Amino acid sequence: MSRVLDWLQLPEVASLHGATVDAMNEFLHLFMLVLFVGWTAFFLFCIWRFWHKRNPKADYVGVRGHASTHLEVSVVIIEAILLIGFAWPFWFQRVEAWPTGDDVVEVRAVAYQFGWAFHYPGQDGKFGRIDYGLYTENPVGLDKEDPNAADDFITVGNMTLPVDQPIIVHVSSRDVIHNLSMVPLRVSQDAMPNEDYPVWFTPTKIGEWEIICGQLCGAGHGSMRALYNVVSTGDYAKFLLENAPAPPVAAASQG
Ligand SMILES: [Cu+2]
Repeated sequence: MSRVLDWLQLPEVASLHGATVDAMNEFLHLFMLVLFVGWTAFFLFCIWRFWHKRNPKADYVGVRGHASTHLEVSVVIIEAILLIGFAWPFWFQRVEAWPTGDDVVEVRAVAYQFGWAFHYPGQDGKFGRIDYGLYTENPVGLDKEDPNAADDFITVGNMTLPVDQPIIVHVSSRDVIHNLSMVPLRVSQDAMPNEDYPVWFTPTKIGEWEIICGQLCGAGHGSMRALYNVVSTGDYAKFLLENAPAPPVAAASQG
């Protein structure tokens, strides 16, 4: 589905599903406009039609025609088509059709008062064990004793992602409810304390944008800002190499 119109002046889109979200938004605005004009016209017609000077005597029988019934039935049908034909399929596409395969990149985003920390699983693609009791030791609660954690790394205030690859971000919080909001990606996911809520998207543009917190989370909410970088596949490989923890000396000499 491409964008219906540009009249809502929505912000730049930088993800694969973003245009569909905008099209839905624009279509609904148009539909509401039609309903608003239609019902307002009906309201004005009623004021004119049932003006007391035109109807000096009250009619106790009431409306005899079926025009209003037909109108209401058509509204129900149109709304059912919207819900069943558009909203549900789109919703299922977002929540059921999760990306799988080797090119899927997974990151954890952990919110706290007032900032964001990001946890990368490293070359093995497996996150080390998470222990919410370990938030005092590192900002993402990673158990560094876990074998899967050996190549994991953490960044604070900046999330780097590759372009044109499906991304799953596991959103979590260390204290209160926050919200990972990345407007150009049309992604917004609540961060619940000690819970893992994943969200997925495919970035389509290289660049740097702001991550904002979409839930009023305390006095520093307005300054709870981070950045995300979408980079080329080559630059992302470089980023992973640069941030990969150095292999243990013993293992390196044996290898
Ligand atoms: Cu917040």
